Amino acid sequence: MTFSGISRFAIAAVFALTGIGAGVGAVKADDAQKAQLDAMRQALAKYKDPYVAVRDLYLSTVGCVHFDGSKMEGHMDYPKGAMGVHFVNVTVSGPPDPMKPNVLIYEPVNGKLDLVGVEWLVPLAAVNERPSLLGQPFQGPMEGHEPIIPKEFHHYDLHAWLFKDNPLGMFSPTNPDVKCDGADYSLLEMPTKMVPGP
Ligand SMILES: [Cu+2]
Repeated sequence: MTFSGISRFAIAAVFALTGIGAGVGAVKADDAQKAQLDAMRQALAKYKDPYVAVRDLYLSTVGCVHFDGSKMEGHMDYPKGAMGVHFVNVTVSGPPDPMKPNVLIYEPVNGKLDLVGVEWLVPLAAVNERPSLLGQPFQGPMEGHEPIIPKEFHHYDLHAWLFKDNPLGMFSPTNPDVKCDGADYSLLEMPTKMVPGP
């Protein structure tokens, strides 16, 4: 083997090793996130009973929010699907806490409410950069979601579909498998207007 042959071999070996290292790192990160999501599911499972949620001050905002997939310049890109019924806890504040989301999301099914996900809302005024949680950057900043939240409430938000699979991904804002069809207070919303960030 010539010198350049040896060094080429050495470089190839180093790439192979770092490749393996990166793979193991990704697997560990995946495992850590899976463990975190499982811990959250365990902590929040009590809210499958909506009365337990209300007692802890997660209050129903009534409307079953869904989007038809309309695209609007300068507005959020919400794929066709639902967000369901938001139970909002305005007593939760401070940095977003995985174990204490400020919103619980329910899907109306046969006259009952099924817990399907959670959401964190962070007021734009409370931060000087885009928040992130579980390795996910928040979406926004955007106006409040009319008619339930006044549009002056500029905020970032992040959804996590902990209790119902989402074909668009755990953190997609809408879930096409969640339905508001036939629900009381089915509420079709237009994509929310975005606002300038910090
Ligand atoms: Cu939402």
